[in-house]
Amino acid sequence: MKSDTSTATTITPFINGSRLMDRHRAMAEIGATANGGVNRQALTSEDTRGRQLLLDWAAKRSYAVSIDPIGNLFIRRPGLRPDLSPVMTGSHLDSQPTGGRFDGVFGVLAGFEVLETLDDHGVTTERPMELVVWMNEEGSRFPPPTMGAAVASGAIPLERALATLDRNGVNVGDALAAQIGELPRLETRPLGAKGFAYIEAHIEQGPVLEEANCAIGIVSAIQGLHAYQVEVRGVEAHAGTTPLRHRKDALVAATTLITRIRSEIADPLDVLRFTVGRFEVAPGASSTVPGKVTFIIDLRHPDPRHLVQTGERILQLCSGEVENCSVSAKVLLRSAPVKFDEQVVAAVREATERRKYESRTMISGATHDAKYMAEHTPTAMIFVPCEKGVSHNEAENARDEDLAAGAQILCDAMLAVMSGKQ
Ligand code: HGY
Ligand code: MN
Ligand code: MN
Repeated sequence: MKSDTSTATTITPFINGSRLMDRHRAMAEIGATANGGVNRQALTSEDTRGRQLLLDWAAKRSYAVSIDPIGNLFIRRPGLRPDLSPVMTGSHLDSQPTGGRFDGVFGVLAGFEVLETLDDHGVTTERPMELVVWMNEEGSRFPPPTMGAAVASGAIPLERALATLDRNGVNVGDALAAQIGELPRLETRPLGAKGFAYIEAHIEQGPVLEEANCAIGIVSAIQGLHAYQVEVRGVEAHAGTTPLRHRKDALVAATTLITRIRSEIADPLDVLRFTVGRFEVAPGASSTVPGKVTFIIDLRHPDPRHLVQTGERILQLCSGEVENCSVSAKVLLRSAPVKFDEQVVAAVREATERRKYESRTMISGATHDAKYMAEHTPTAMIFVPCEKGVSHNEAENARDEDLAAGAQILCDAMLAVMSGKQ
């Protein structure tokens, strides 16, 4: 990354930790669940209210806000040179159905805290600073995950994403139009999110940092992720009168298939991640033999070759016939492992050392929108620990001091890349 000879200040102001936590508490009330988590799935009214709250805060700072055709929001703090590409940060506000109060939210609010901190300290930068709120990072309502960032980078065609249906047959395009109708009028912008640099802060969602007693994770890469949608078709029949020899039971076939896949791809090193978290049985009546089962496979591995080979084997197994039922599969997402930009990673490491935080360099097991930014913009990530590594769970928790440390490193690292120190 060529250095930026901006006149950006070299002071690294302290972020306001209590304001950061106040904002987390306010955001956690939107879509709050009875067990202390959040359900703010993409393009639901809760997601809209969360975005509205952030836009209210942005309006008070008169930041420019724009939206792209897939619903990614861009909040821009001006620089002395508006023509220069921005230093960017971002994450997501949408959640899993039983999500936590920090997954994605921390990255958005830490990024917003950086913008506000620079305002409060009268810091001017040559380049604009831009915070992105990615649409549908979780993919829980509309699979696959990281949809907004993938479309913005061209990895998923816009039309295919807009046509994606949720369980009630609502498509992304209609849900997005409804959300835009609820939000204040926003400047529109074309697809594309290229910047001078992009740094995303996120909770680790795993146990490594807490077990190592480290406040900061310096993320050097993200493992790869493939998502496949598998359809098993049998024949609906009466549960009481249909003997086995006449049955084409889609549930039996699907469970046989999943068991077969798991044994075929078993990894004694426990590096490969194979998950079936979405599994739908139709017609879903207790006295009807299931005629159709649809499920999504989430497959992850840090080695690109191993990921592709395992994926190909799975697609072979998910074709033809199983237990007299027909099986087919389609690829929802193929996201290769990505290594982050060494200079931006060094900026995160430098900032961490300057602030004397204990840190650990690591690969992200979870996927993030940063994966798509890394394809066209020098990118890195900052992790902070979460309690027992628990995430995608209402019990997700993180300590105020760790969140403040992460936001501080984000501020320092963004200013460092801005001034081309790295
Ligand atoms: O699935 C993921 O890794 C992300 O948390 N959505
Ligand atoms: Mn996330
Ligand atoms: Mn998540």
